[in-house]
Amino acid sequence: MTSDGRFFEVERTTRETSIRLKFTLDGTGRTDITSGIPFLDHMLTLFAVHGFFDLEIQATGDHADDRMDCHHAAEDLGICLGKALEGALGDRKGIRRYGEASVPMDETLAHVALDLSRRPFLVYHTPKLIERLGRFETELVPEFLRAFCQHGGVTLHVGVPYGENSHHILEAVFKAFGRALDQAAAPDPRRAGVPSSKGSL
Ligand SMILES: [Mn+2]
Repeated sequence: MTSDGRFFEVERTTRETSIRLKFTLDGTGRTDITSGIPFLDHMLTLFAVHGFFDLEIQATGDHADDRMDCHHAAEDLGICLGKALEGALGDRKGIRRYGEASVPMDETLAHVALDLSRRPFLVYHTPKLIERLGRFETELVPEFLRAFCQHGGVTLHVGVPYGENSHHILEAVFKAFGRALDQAAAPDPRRAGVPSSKGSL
C-alpha cells in the first residue's frame, strides 16, 4: 500500500444535486468545502481536520432553493463520500479495519466505532436534537451516514450516551467519526493481506 496513493475523486449529477468531491485518506486536514449547507460544511470540516483527511467538496442542487429542504444534498453527499472512501481504500489489504473514538465536547460525549467490513450498517443513537441547526435539519445526519455506509462498505455505530446542546452533540459525533475512520484506515504493519480470517472483505 502506498500511503500517498490513497485518493479518490467522485463526480455525480442527478436531477436533484450536482456534486464534485475529492477525498485523500492520508492527508493533513486541508479542506475546501462548499456544500451549500453551512452547518454541514462545518461538520465535514471537523471530520476532515480530526481524521487528517484532505476534503474538497462543491455541491449544488435543489437545497439552494429556500422552499426545499436539505434532504437530497445530505443523502447525495453521503453517497459521494462513501464512494470516495471505497475508491481510496482500494483492496483494503494491510489496514487496521476497526477504529473507535470517544470525543468529549463540553457536556457531551460521543462514541463512534466502525468496521471497514464491506457490510453496510448504521446504528445511531443520540439524545433528542433540536429540529434545525441553521437551515440544516438534524434528522438528516443519519440519512447522510447511512448513505455513506451503504456506498463505503462500512459498519458504523454512533452512540452519544449524554449531551445537552445539539451543536455540541453533532460536533462531537463528526470529530469522533473522523478519528475512528483515520484509525481504521491506517496501515497495520503486522498485516500483509486482507484483515479477515475469510481472506476477503
Ligand atoms: Mn461548532
